[in-house]
Amino acid sequence: MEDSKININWFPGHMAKAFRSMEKEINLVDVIIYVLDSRAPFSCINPKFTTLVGNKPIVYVFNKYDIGKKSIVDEWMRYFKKENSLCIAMDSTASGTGKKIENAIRELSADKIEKYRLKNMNCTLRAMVIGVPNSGKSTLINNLCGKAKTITGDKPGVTKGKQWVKIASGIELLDMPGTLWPSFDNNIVARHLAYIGSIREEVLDIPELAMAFISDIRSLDKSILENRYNISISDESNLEVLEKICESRKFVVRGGDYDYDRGCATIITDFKQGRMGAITLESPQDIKSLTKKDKKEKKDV
Ligand SMILES: Nc1nc2c(ncn2[C@@H]2O[C@H](COP(=O)(O)OP(=O)(O)OP(=O)(O)O)[C@@H](O)[C@H]2O)c(=O)[nH]1
Ligand SMILES: [Mg+2]
Repeated sequence: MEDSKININWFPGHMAKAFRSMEKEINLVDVIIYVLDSRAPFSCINPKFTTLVGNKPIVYVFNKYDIGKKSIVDEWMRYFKKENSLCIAMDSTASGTGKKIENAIRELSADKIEKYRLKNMNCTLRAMVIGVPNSGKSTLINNLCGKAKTITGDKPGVTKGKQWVKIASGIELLDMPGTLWPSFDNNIVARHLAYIGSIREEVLDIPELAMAFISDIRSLDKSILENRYNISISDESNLEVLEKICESRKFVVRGGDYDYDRGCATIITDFKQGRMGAITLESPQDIKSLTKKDKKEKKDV
C-alpha cells in the first residue's frame, strides 16, 4: 500500500474543554459507553481516553454495524473483549435496538445494584458516552430514549457541550462532544478517521484524501470501486482510476476535461454515507501497521 500522508490538525477548543469536563464527571459515572465506528474500530480508540477511563467498566459499542463488514467487526469484538468490559454490535438508527446497551450497563453494575437492593434503596446508574466525532453517540442516546433528546448530524462536531439525559428505566446517560487528540502519529489511523467522517471536511484536502482512499480501498478490495462505479480496474494508476470514475459518472467540465474535484468529493461522500456497501477498513491482523509510529519528517536546515 502506498503510504499517502495526509495532514490533519483539528483539535478545536470545545474538544479540549470536553476532556476537562470528562475528567470532572468520570467519578460520577458507573460505566463508560465507548462508541466505535464499525468501519474503523481500532482507529476510533483515542489514546487520551486510556488514562481518563482508568478501571471503569466499559461497554464497547460497535456502532454503524449495518455498514461495517460483519465478519471483521466480529473479530474486533473478540479482540476488545476483556475483564470488566462488554462488546455490543449496534445499529443506532434502527429503533428499539438500545435494550442490549441497557442490559450491558446493568450487567457491569451488578455489584452496585445488589448493594442498593440489600439496603432497600433505589439505584440510579450513570453512564458516560464517549467516542470520536460522528461515531453516533447522540444517535445512540436518542435510540435508548426512544426520542430525539440530543442533536445529531451528518458531520463531526455536532455536540459541543455535555448533556445529561435520563432514560425511561432510570439510567442516566451523559452525552459528550466527540473528541480527537492533538496530533496523529500514525497516518493510517488519521486517514481512516478522515474517511469515516470524524474530521471536519474544511480542514482536509479532499482531492488528496480521495486519492489516498482509492489507493487504500484498492488494496482492500478493488471490487468495491468496480461495483459502485461500474468500472473495471487492473493496473491503472490511481489517477486513471479516478478518471474512469469521472467518465462513468459523466463528471466532465466545459471543454471535455474531467471534473476531478467532483469525482473526489463523490468518492469521499459515498463511503461516508455507506453507499459502497459493508466495509471495515482495518482488521486485528493490521495492528502492527496501525500502531507503528510514523517517521518524523526531516526538517530543512
Ligand atoms: N448507518 C448508521 N448511521 C449511524 C448510526 N449511528 C449514527 N449514525 C449516523 O451518524 C451520523 C452522526 O451521528 P451523531 O449521533 O450526531 O454522532 P456523534 O457521535 O454524536 O457526533 P458528535 O456530536 O459530532 O461527536 C448521523 O448522520 C447519524 O444518523 C448507525 O448505527 N448506523
Ligand atoms: Mg453528538
